[in-house]
Amino acid sequence: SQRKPKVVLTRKLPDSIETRMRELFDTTLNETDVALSHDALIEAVKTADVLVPTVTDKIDADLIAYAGEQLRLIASFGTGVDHIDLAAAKSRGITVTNTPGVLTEDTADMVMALILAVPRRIAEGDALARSGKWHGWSPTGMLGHRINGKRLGIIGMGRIGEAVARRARGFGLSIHYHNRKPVHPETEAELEATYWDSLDQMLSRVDIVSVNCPHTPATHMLLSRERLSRMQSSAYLVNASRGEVVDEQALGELLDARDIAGAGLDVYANEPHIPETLRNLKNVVLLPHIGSATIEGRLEMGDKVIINVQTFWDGHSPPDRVIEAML
Ligand code: 8YV
Repeated sequence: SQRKPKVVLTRKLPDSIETRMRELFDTTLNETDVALSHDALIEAVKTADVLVPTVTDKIDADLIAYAGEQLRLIASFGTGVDHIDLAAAKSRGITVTNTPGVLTEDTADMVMALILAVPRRIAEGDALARSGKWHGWSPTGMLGHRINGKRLGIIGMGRIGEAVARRARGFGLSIHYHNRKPVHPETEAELEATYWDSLDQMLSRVDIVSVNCPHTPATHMLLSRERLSRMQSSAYLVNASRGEVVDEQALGELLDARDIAGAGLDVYANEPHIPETLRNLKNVVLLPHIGSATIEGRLEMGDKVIINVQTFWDGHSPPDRVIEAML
């Protein structure tokens, strides 16, 4: 169409992205640093041709029911799409896109940082060093556990899982993974990765578990209390995917009882709420959902959103179209 699409950004994005969006589209910005209210979201879907939400906007069936005829595209700024009801969007003929690929390496870096931080007690060490209470080196001071030679179990061997596996190999970890199906034999050979059809069995045999699957109905609370209990008491859990994949309450209790040795978490079931049990534990490292938070990554995510909107508005299939069946 010749007309510029009316695009609503629900959150403040990097300046250069906003500037280009305003040049290319009839763009409404959110000038504040807080999410749009529910009413403002309703207004947006009633009037915009394209909505650009982020992970903090719940685009559920109730909201989509308010969508006007003109809303054709939800071009999400982010890779996970669990905040969008894909079936509801589809039933209204609304296309959904995301920004995969450009945050893979950054997220894998953060996963690796957590894998190192928890067994080696980096956050605790930092707190001690700052506190003024450090009495100097001692042979038994702040001992953690060795990374090299341990077994890493990756749940969800997609783009991010593979990027984690590559890094982990450099740290001497052996790679185990659970996925709906094995990855390509060449990839498996290259990573010397062992496929576990049974998640339960893998959980009981690895030293570090990393959650790298998307949150879907099939992975909701995948790490239930029962499954978490299968982990060895010497094992660690790292999650930079989605909090809802793990039973957070059970995790807190198992960590508190030292039935799980420690955890590194970047995501939570009800962000920004972080259960007090977790916040009070010493054997956890908690991050405020910053797995993909690099300026380079945000700019590339913005580029992807722009390309998706442009391609779609020009009448073509956008490169990052999300189909429910592929999740
Ligand atoms: C982003 C994320 O912060 O992409 C995702 O799935 O969780 C994060 O990388 C978020 O998506 C921004 O919408």
